[in-house]
Parts: sequence; C-alpha cells; structure tokens
Amino acid sequence: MKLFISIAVAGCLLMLGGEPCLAKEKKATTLREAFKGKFYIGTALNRAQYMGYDTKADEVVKKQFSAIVAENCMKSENLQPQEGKFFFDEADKFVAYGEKNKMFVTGHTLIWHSQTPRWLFVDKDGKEVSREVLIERMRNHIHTVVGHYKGRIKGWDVVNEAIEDDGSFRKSRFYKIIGEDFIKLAFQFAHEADPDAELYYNDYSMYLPGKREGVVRMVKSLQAQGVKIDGIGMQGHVGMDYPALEDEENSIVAFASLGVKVMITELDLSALPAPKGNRGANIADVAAYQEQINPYKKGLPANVEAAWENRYLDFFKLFLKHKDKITRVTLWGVSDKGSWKNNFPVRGRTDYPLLFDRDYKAKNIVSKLINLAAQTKQ
Ligand code: 9MR
Repeated sequence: MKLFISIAVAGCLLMLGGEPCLAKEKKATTLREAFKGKFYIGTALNRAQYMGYDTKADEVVKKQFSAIVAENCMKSENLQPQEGKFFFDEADKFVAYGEKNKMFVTGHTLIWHSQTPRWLFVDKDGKEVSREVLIERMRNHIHTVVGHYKGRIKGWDVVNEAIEDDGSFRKSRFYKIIGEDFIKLAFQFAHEADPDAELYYNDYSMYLPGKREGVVRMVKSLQAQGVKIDGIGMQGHVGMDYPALEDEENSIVAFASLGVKVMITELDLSALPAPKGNRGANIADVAAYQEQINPYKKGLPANVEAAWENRYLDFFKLFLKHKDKITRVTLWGVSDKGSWKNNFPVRGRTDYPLLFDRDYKAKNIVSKLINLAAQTKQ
C-alpha cells in the first residue's frame, strides 16, 4: 500500500513538472469553463435545439456554452403573427432552457425591418398606417414581449440593423413612417417594460468605418437625450479575407469608448469564397449559385482548415485582448449542419463556419480556443 502511494505521488510530481497535484488548478476542458471570468461564450439556438429534440446538440450546448440567443423564435413575425395575438409557447421553452442550464439569455430581436408580420405596417385595407399608429403598435409589441419576460431575459437586442454601411439610416418602413425617432422610442418602451434589462443596438459589418461612425453618432444622440442603452452588438458574420482585424479592433474600441458594453453577437467564419461585393449579412443580398464558389462539398482540405483555424484564433486573440470591454461572444449556431451560411449569400453551398461539425463533433479549433483562453490571464 505504502509503495503504491509513493509511486502515485512520484508519478504525479513527474507529470506536473514538480508541482504538487492537488495544488494544480483543474484544467478547463470546455469552452464554458475556459472563458469563465473573461466573457460569456454563447450560441444561437434553433427550434430542434431548445425544444430538446436534437439530443446531440443538447449535449454540446449544455456542456460548452454559457449564453444563448434565439435564432428565430423571438422575431416579431413569430411572436405576434396577427395583431394582438401573441404566441409565446416556443420562446417560453427557449427561455426555460437557458434558465435550467444557468445561461445568460438574450432576446433577439424587438425591432428589425426583416421577419416582421404582414399586418404591422398597414391597416385592414392594406393602406400604410400613420406614424401614431405604428408607434402604438411598437409600444404594444415591446411592452408585451419585454413585459412577458421581465426579470428573466437579461438583455435585449432592441433595434437590429438600422444603420447602412455608409452610416446613414436604413430606409426601412420604421424609418420612413416614424423617422429616426423609432430607435429612441424602441429603447424607451423596452426600458419602461423592464427597467433592469440591458438594452442593446445590434448590427452587421460593424467594422466598416462608415457604419462605425454612423452607429457612434446614433448612440451619442440617444445618450444625449437621456435614453438608456447598455451595449452594442457587433454581429460578426466574417470571412477569410474580411474584415481586416484592425478595422474590427477600431470598432470595438470606438464603441467601448461610448461607455457601453461591446458584444460579438453572431459570430461565424465562412470558409467559402464570398461572391464579389457580398460581405454583409443583409438577407436580401443573395447571389447566384456557381459550382466554383462551392468548392468543398466533401470537406475542407487540410490547408484551408488550417488557415480557417488560424483566422478564428486571430479573432479570439483580439476579443481576449479586449476582454475588459467585451462581455459576450456568441456563435451564430452550434453545428455547420444548421448554419444559415449554407444558404447565404448563395443558396445550397456547403460551408464550415462554426465550431462543431455536421455530426456535432468538436472541431480541432475547440481545444485550440480552450488553450488560448487558458493562457490568457483573468
Ligand atoms: O439565422 C437566421 C435565419 O435562420 C433566418 O432565416 C434569417 C431570416 O432573416 O435570419 C437569420 O438570422 C439573422 C439575425 O436574426 C440578424 N442578423 C443576421 C442573421 C443572419 O441573416
């Protein structure tokens, strides 16, 4: 017995380079553990995932992620498909999933030009509604939805994608009918419904200097009017050759200097060539399928995968460098199988943008990210 114990202790000393075994901190083996104390590491969930039908996904999500956001079930067309008729069943399941697993739950999204219900902008005769009516509809939607989850949803993407790449306001129907005040009103209504919830502005291509300036201008104006805004979400649908990391960093720094939290909210790194000119996430910008822009139908060649891993690592190095500003990094999905990137900006391609493969197996990048986080001091 004595001999066995001494052998065990000797082996232990050897393995840990002389440090006593028990004094050594437990090594992180999951993303959730590795990024603890740095920022939340999150994922968007689709229906099969939060409903628990997809058992493989369920295992990965619970183990690896500390935050979730709904990929689609909280968009206005789903929550209020008919005026005054709210359907919370699905979103309730999503929120309960997050609570059960002690995750930070983000609501996405209250006011967005896309995935809106048909009735929202028109009256019963199909005529465009007045400014007053649309404001009232916004108020009712936001009050009802945010009120329903009061105290449970900790952060809301209040307004999504209201600024164009050049910094001007997107000429959405909200903008055309109400004017730029629709943004301020959305934040005010959300704050009235849950004074403790964090409120965010969320957008894509936030690295572009024009967009950065437009968002900074808009947030400063909200702040000057005394409107509560707690964070800015940089979506992060990135590619192998865009954005330049320097541009991404400049935006992180510019947004943080407004005194708000910065979040990377919809991260995925496409491994495929982007059709010329298409680097955003505006869902209307689709391009035609061509065989040569779908080159990896049977898997990524090793050199492409290596470059893809390095690029992911570069992004995470940047995020860790700014962990005093960044509170959450959320991937836009769990596995490549369910990623929207297989159909955007070109339908029917085979893309590899996420951390888990089509069978929910962790890609090599997962352990590399865990090691990277472990090497970064708190
Ligand atoms: O990933 C979402 C996809 O399943 C939907 O079909 C699409 C519809 O507009 O929305 C996707 O999510 C978007 C997100 O809500 C806002 N930023 C861009 C995302 C990708 O389009």
